[in-house]
Amino acid sequence: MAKAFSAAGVSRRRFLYGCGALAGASWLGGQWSRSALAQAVSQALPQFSALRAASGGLLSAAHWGAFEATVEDGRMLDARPVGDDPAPNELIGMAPHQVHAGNRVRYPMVRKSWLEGGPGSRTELRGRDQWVRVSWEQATRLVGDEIIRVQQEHGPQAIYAGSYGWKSVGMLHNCQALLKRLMNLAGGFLGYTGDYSTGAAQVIMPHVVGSIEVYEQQTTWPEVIEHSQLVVLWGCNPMVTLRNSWNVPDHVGPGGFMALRQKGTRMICIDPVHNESARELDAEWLAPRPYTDCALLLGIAQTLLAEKLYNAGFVHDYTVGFDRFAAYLTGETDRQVKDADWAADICGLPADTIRQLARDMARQRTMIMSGWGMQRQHHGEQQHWALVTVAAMLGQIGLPGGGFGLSYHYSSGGSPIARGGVLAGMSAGVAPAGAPRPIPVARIADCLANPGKTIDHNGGKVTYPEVKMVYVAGGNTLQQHQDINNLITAWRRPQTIVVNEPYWTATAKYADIVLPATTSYERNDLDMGGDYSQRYVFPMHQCVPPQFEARNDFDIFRALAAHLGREQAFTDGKSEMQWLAGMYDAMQKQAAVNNVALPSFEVFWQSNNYVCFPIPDASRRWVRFADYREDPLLNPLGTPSGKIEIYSATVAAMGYDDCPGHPTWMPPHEWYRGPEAERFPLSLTSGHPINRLHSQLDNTPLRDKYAVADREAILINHLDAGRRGINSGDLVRAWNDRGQVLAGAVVSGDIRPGVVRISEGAWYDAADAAQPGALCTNGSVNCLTFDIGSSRLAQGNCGQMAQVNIEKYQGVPPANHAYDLPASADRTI
Ligand SMILES: Nc1nc2c(c(=O)[nH]1)N[C@H]1C(S)=C(S)[C@@H](COP(=O)(O)OP(=O)(O)OC[C@H]3O[C@@H](n4cnc5c(=O)[nH]c(N)nc54)[C@H](O)[C@@H]3O)O[C@H]1N2
Ligand SMILES: Nc1nc2c(c(=O)[nH]1)N[C@H]1C(S)=C(S)[C@@H](COP(=O)(O)OP(=O)(O)OC[C@H]3O[C@@H](n4cnc5c(=O)[nH]c(N)nc54)[C@H](O)[C@@H]3O)O[C@H]1N2
Ligand SMILES: [Mo]
Repeated sequence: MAKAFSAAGVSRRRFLYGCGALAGASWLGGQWSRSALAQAVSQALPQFSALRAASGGLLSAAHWGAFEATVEDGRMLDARPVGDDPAPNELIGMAPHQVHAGNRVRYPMVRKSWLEGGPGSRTELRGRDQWVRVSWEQATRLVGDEIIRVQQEHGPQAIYAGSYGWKSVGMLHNCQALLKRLMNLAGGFLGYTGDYSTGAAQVIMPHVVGSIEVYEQQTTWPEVIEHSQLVVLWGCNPMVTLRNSWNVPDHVGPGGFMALRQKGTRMICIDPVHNESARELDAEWLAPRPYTDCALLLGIAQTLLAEKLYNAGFVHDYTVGFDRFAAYLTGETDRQVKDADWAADICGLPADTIRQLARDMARQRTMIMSGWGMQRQHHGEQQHWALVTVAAMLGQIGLPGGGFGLSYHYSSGGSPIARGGVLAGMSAGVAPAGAPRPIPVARIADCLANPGKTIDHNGGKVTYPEVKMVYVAGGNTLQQHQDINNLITAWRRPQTIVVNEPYWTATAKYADIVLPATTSYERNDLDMGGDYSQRYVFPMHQCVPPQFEARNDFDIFRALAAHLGREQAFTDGKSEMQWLAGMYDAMQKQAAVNNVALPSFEVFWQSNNYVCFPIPDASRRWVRFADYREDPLLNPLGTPSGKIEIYSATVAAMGYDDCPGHPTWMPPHEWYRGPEAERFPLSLTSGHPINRLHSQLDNTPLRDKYAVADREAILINHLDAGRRGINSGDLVRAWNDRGQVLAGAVVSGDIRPGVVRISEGAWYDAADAAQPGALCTNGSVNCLTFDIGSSRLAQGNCGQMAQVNIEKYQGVPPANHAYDLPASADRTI
């Protein structure tokens, strides 16, 4: 039996090695055992209590939770959620599989044609060229020289280093901030605005309520549990999406939802899918056609107006532009009344159901909790604008348990805010003067393919530069972006693509230079727990040494900075542990101002424990918009009128036909009534996956839980499956004019007829990479989606929308190589 790798020993050794200059407290004599130390500290400092039953593991953390790891002989064997995680999940246990995954990038690799012919050589071979192993020294020189060349020959706008994605947690080893820090020192780069999550909502909401709203704190859970009588989960699947957070999750949200269930609060789920949350929470299910929520909301609004159920006083005092909207509802402006019958015809719910929903919402304290999938659509801005408008008509905004919340499903919005200190992350540095204007994030393929093209964006214009170099760290472009086949064509335009990655993802396989990055379990870091609550500070202890030749992104970029003569500016002359100590110290000072005493960094780090800040009573009971409701003059919203803008003169003045001045139903680019529906009758949704984070963890054994016939699952209604002779477990080909995927059938009544669901994030794998539009052997849904902006306003992505057809797959299915190393990389082992 191998000797257990002493966790305390490891962290202590590293600590002494890393922070020799920061000599610790004198009573850290060395004879203290870790648990005795934790106990002594917690007696002296109550906010640093030994919360866990110390099971002897090393404490670290991930997007899916904080955990203790068992490590033996340099192998990570096990990861267990920390003892007081209120809703631990199975993703946590996958950490060892992430470290020891078979498809790690082991060495720096360069695409053969690029290495031999230089930048821009045979870019059509990306994804199927040979790979050549190089030394770190050579890799650093190749990438460093290329940055210098492109800067000198073309300027900073020719380097796209936006690098969008969910990377790993950790305030220091934030590969995206580090990439930007390097590029700012190198002369600047082309970045992005917005994100894939809330691309449409975060641009329209400031015009409507004066803040981006999607990431704001929500009315806290104790208020919701006590006061809400009806909770409407609108396109919202919180029991799935709350598994992960941007920082380390506090997992407070699932408990809030379970409390509603236990109390017997009525919950209605409005979703084409009888989603996991509806089932777990025992919610009533209303299944509209996808992409039609705006029409459904207008039908509700018209009912409230016609039946005089709306709160005229609230509308008068707290909103502007209702009259113009009302004229649209009644048909005064376009001779079409938007009543429940009209809405029923579009969204497919019975008119009586729509009317009853309006009445129920008006007569009870109602909280509308909305997810974001429905704004990842063409005209996605309208959904949330219409939803806020309905909530305004109900007049409960700013009341305990009433109104709307756009973030209960995400990172535990509504988790009360703690009082303590906040860790500041690694800074991207300062952009040099004249830095290029960023592009909307989801326009990247359009930008690569069409240099010089000008597009509208939120009242302004953006002209795409000609991108010569793309640098990706911490994102998976070939899974996140819509219309992968179109992207692959655009991806041939840049001369050089560099990717830092722990794994051979599709994005790595389609690059020119791949630099092996460590996972977060191979380095020391710190992060906050609770995106909204900011309640915890977790140490992330290095569990195992870097695998193969993997390096921390910090070290990769440090070496590149050195090549550019900017190492000192990049590191500020500090080591990993010195950076962490500095971050901790600044946080500790803030906590002291808030009367929370914390141990020194040395004690914190060595005791292998975490900080849990107190939650003041006042923050447990907090109601969003209560101050606005109390005094709209003293506490105006950030809109031009200071009020909720049901009609926005600002948006109207932009003159966009695809985003007029008030919530408006406009048929989307593709839907069940569009001309394309004849050949592609099924409407696709692509919800976020239960057992992974996008593409992350898809290369772990958890995949066995959801993969069907070794492919991503496709959820199909009985009727649609029956008509096509498809049974559960069958291989199915789903296709449209943009692409085709193989998926494994799950036939069920939990989805509306005419709709299919494939979760986003399955790794892309072309059956024949030489063939444009080749079948994806693994079911990557973005082969099927289209790549246009949500509207000229937001230019958000339309990932949750496409018409497709399906058939039972005939013949011998192609092998699935999504999780394999490229053959030529394999040979270098
Ligand atoms: N059709 C459709 N498409 C969608 C969506 C949808 O609903 N439907 N959702 C969209 C949304 S909301 C999002 S946020 C995006 C998500 O898209 P991404 O954020 O691109 O997805 P991830 O799979 O999280 O990719 C993160 C990558 O970073 C790598 N990584 C992790 N840690 C590190 C590190 O420390 N260093 C380096 N160098 N790399 C690291 C991982 O291995 C992984 O390949 O997808 C979008 N795409
Ligand atoms: N387990 C897990 N958790 C995650 C993530 C993950 O990948 N896995 N990703 C994280 C990220 S980056 C984000 S942005 C959030 C995403 O959070 P969301 O965007 O809210 O999640 P989605 O699953 O895309 O969509 C939520 C629900 O909307 C439904 N829906 C889709 N189209 C429509 C429609 O037209 N109308 C209606 N009414 N409903 C519709 C879907 O069926 C789904 O049940 O989740 C975060 N949490
Ligand atoms: Mo997201």
